[in-house]
Amino acid sequence: MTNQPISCLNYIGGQWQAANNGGQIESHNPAQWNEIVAIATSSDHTDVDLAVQAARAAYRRWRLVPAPARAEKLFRVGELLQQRKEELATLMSREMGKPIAEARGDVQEGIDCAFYYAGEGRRLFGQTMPSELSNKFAMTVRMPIGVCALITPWNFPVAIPCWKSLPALVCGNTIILKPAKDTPACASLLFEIFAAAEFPPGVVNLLQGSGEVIGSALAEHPGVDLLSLTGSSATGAKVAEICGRTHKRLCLELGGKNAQIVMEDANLELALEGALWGAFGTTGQRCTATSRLLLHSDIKAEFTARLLERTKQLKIGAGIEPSNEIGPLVNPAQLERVKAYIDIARNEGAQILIGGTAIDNKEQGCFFQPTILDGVTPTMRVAREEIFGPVVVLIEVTSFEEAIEILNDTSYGLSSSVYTQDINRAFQAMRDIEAGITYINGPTIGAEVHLPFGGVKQTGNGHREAGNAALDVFSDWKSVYIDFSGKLQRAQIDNR
Ligand code: UN1
Repeated sequence: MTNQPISCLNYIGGQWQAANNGGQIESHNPAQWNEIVAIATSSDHTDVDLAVQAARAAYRRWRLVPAPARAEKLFRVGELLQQRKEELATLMSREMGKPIAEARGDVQEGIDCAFYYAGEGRRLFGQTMPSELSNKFAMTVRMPIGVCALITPWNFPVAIPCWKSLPALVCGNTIILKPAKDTPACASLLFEIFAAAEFPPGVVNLLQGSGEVIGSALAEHPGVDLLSLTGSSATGAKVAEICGRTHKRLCLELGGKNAQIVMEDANLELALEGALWGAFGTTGQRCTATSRLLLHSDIKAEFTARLLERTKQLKIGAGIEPSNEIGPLVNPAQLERVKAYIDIARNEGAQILIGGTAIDNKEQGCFFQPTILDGVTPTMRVAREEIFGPVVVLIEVTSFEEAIEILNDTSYGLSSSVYTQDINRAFQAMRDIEAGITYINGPTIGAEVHLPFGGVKQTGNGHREAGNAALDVFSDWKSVYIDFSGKLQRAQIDNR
């Protein structure tokens, strides 16, 4: 199949347009690197200015559109995503490599978000509470924040842009999306859908280009009120510095070093299925991916043997072919990064039980073998740093308490999982694990859109995406007091 590269423009103020200074970036098919999927316009700070102007102008009116009417646009987005699900999924699989079934799941996550937040248009609940004074009424209402800059990664090129933009929009904000430079075509197609849903001009804006240029320009820009980023911890720290200095709202969703505990009483087959999906699903390129398996000493040998057997059978290849279970890594740089971590592991004395190498001649794609490292201690770099590839380390534990301690011994805290049949351990895990998400008898991946998503420690900065929690990111509380007594009533004084 030869396809002409898709041309991807910016979308600013309701118009598709090329970036001012004419640069271009390409996205490639990671399963066959010589295939160019898209050629995107490459923006700079002058385009950022234009997008901010458009978003600011539109905000004046959009915030006054009743929330249920704003939500109608979101319902439309949901319907259009459903209609174009297969087209989007196919494009996604070509542009960033994930297996087609997972790509459909990614679009489905966007659809779920659209309907969930559309429903919020008729809720956006505030509270009423009694006043301490007579003839006085007290309540809280949600207010939009303004112009939101959303910087999104390539690993969920539809789901993550949706779960940032849709709650922002229903709350009455206007948005500027800066998608990853590896997935401009997915973003472009999503914006065709936004355009077809007929948001007023300037409410939704798209800036293609490189994060280094546009990301900092957005963070610096005085016309941007809020920035939401999903990306690496290093990028998060950089953006946070700028947003601190420029007093912007900031929501960060950064790395993970997620662990799955398998206790001696676990259903081993279930734990095995969970480990394979958690570690190697999306080729390990999820911030929720399982990168550490903490195995009780009683079952470690048997579990490891079965895990190796099953890993050997995984079918690796282009994601577009439905029988393939593991797609490529997203690009050659990511391939080099994973290779470098294998060298680090080797030098630190870890043992490679399976994998550990790229698959060189698979049509020049960025394929890497699913890899299992044993003999790993919790202090080794491969047990502490986010690799973002199909690499999982095995660590032996001798008690539940030790397992929890090692699970928590990380600078991240996104997702976690425990396989046990013991209800007491399940509740202990809920209480003691330091992570934003804990699964009992399920893998570390697979969060649902109506629950808060995010993590503790260096995974984030205390915010949550998705669910009701995202409304707290994209709106501000206003407390309103209405005094109908007809006289001055002094709080804390006149009611005593
Ligand atoms: C991510 O990797 O950044 O929970 C998001 C999951 C998916 C989302 C992952 N629903 O694995």
